[in-house]
Amino acid sequence: MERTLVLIKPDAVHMRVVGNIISKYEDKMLDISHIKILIPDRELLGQHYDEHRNKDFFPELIEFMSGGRVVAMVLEGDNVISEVRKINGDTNPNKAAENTIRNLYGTDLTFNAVHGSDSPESAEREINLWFENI
Ligand code: IDP
Ligand code: MG
Repeated sequence: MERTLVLIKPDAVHMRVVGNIISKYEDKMLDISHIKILIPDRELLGQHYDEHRNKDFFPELIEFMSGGRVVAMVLEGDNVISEVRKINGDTNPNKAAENTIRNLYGTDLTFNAVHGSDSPESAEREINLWFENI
């Protein structure tokens, strides 16, 4: 069974659309194995977004992600990594397909509502950062 890390970002938590977002995944028969809500610190976020450390948008991204509550969860299912990224939609909400989470709840490239791991290796690395011993 494949698994992935999903984050519901502070913009979406602030909009009170956590339930709607979780329903999008459950509607596709994906299972939640672990879930928690927290305000992530910069250390965790730096590790999570390590590949983007030298990008222009990195400081703004860390500021945004550490500025409020984030729902972190592990989802399981067949092809869950690509399924989640399809349900999430394009990184840029203005390009995201109709009815994807980012189309519905994202506002711009930074404030794009959700995160989903991009490969099995990233998924395992990210799950180990956000959850202990699972
Ligand atoms: P992904 O979340 O779709 O995998 P990545 O390229 O890995 O997209 O970028 C990580 C996060 O960084 C995005 O979800 C978004 O919040 C932010 N981001 C990506 N590109 C830009 C940009 O060009 N400007 C501002 N923020 C960006
Ligand atoms: Mg990514």
